[in-house]
Amino acid sequence: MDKLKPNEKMNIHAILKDLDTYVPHKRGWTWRNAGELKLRGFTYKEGSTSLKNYVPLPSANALDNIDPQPDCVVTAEIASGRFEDDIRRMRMAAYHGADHIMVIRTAGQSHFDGLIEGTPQGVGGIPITRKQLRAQRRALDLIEEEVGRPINYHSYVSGVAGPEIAVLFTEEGVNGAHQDPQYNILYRNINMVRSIVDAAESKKVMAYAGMLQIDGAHNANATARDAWKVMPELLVQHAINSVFSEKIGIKPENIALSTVPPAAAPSPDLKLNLPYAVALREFFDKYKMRAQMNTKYMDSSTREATVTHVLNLLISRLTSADIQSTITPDEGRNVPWHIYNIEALDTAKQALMGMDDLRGLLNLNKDGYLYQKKREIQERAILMMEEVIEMGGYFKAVEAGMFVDSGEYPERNGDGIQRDIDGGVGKNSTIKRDKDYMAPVTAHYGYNNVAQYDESAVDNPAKLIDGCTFEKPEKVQFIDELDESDNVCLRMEETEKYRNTNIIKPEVEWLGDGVVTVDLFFPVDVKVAAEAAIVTGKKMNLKDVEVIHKEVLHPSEGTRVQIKGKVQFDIDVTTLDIPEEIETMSEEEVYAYVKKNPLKVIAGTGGDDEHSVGIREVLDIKHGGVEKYGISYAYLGTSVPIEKFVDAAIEMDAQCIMMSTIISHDDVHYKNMEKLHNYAVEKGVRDKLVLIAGGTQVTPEIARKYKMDQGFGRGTKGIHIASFLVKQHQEMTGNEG
Ligand code: Z98
Repeated sequence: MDKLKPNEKMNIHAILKDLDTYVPHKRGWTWRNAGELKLRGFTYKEGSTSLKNYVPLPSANALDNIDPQPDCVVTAEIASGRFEDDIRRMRMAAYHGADHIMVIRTAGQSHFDGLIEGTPQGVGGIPITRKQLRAQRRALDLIEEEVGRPINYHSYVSGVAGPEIAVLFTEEGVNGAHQDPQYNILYRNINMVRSIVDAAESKKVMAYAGMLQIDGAHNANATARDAWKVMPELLVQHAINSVFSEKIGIKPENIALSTVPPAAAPSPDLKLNLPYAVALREFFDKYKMRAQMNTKYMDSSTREATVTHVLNLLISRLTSADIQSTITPDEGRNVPWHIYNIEALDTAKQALMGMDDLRGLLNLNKDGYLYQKKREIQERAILMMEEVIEMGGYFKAVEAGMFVDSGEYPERNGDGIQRDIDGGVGKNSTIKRDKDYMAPVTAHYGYNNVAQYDESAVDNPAKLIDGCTFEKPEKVQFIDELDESDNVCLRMEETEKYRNTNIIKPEVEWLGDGVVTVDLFFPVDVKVAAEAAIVTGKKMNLKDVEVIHKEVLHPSEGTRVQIKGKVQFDIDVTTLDIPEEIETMSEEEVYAYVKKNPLKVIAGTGGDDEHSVGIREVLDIKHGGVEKYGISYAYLGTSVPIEKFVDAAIEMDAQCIMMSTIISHDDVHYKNMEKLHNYAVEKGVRDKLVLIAGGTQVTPEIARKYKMDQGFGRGTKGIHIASFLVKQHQEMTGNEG
């Protein structure tokens, strides 16, 4: 397939073509190239190599669009239910700094009993079919080349099909996965013996593939009534899974603890979460930390979610998280749309780089509350672990409901999750391997009697079958989708109208979905406002209108409501009147040129025009007018006779005239433009002067039609004019920059 080009859309049809023979580029996890980063005179201590193609933060506009990248891997969770649309979002996410793409669904993959070859999106949109995985990995192989940084692809190894999924993931180049048998046991009621046995097999395969493993301890704080009370237990859960994984052969640097700050403001966020994070870091220093944000207390306010995210990012910086999650902060209302995914990535990038070297600037206070609390959490965890051992081990402790009890250990509230060793999904399904058991596969855990068949294959059982699918991808069976009524081809056929044509539609997650959100305020209470919002949506001709957010500003004075709905029209882009874009030079280039070649501007409002605010804004330094770039100006005031502009320019030896014209009745603005040009010609100075007209009704095309060198309309900033003037002056004089 051709390389991706930033100004061209990715061809999803091409990605899906010949998938049966596609082999992913590589296996294993990649960390960032982290270290000191120097950009535009700034030195970042916790940075990583810049991207080849990217979208910088909006504020980078004033800093030559630099895009400093943090040292930690940054995650985007993307799974809308249509993998073909998620691929486009992955590309956007990569441009905003994501190098870890997690595909998570809304309903449990853990409930699957086996591999789901050939089905469409599965439950709730999780790409775990081979086709979905391969299409997404193929797209990511292209995207990583485009941004110039490896991208880790991630999903989940859980449920009774865990080992098969681990094999599938290895074959398809998945680079990381959640794997923690405690997750199966506690949250998905899968038999505990079965889960541990499956985990051993899965972890062995993951170790072979060099996958990064993320555990599931954080799920306890999503489940417990008072999450911060399970902090000691979280340490116990992390310890169990980490040591288990290491013993099976996963390298410590590929073992990541899933850390989620258990509390969120308005609780005293840092006082609860920071000691926990420090306790964790200290206890498990040889492993990696995957910091996910707290979503437990989240409602539908994206503002609130963002603040929680930023507070969590502060902890990440203080405890050097290795992977920063940006799970869509709008999870509370379950709308992981394009815009919120990207906003969350920008939030992480902005906050992490803004807090660069925080630990170098501040010392964590070791003598007070922080370290006392940290120690207390650690002590409680050790005591809990000791009790688990005394009880007879993990299984006994789970049977006794020791886990996810909302009492802070050793206090117990009796509300822990209790499981029976002979109960749950897949109970009594483990059997001892026969004496002559043999599996001719590459990565396999436990007893495997290969020697009986071939002594020389003991360290490489797959030799018996001339290599398994891990070494020989051509042995992988590719099964295409089997569902005739719901498959990617049909879905794409339906939206073909919007794919690389002139027709577009607003979109939140799927091509052509037509969904828009509208922000409303009503001066009434919340109940009335919500109903009024629905009616508003309907009157705006939106279909399927739903309230997605309500916020009381005052119980009776007013409520904010956000709705979503679908528009009923398409837009043909060829019918759009798209204003010409004026290219600007960088601020540095403009400064440098003006320093060498002093420029002076004569400015004022022309004819009978008294509207002076606009022109003053683009002249004065205050809001970044041309003065900011060293260009001097003589302001002649309002209603300046046209001739006076030219006479003044001659007299003051200026290089440019900026004439503002707001009034447009009787086309007086055009007439004045032509008059200015004609008078400059008459005076013999037209070729020495840059003539610029500006105003709300002015467009570049109109201004040029009426003999100006350029016109500037609404939204013009000083840099636009300064940059044009410099370029024009360069051309007129042949001066070097
Ligand atoms: C996260 N956004 O952690 P089902 N295994 C483990 C898990 O933590 C999860 C699954 C499997 C969160 C997602 N975690 C929550 C250890 C899920 C997958 O049962 O298939 O939905 O769970 O990134």
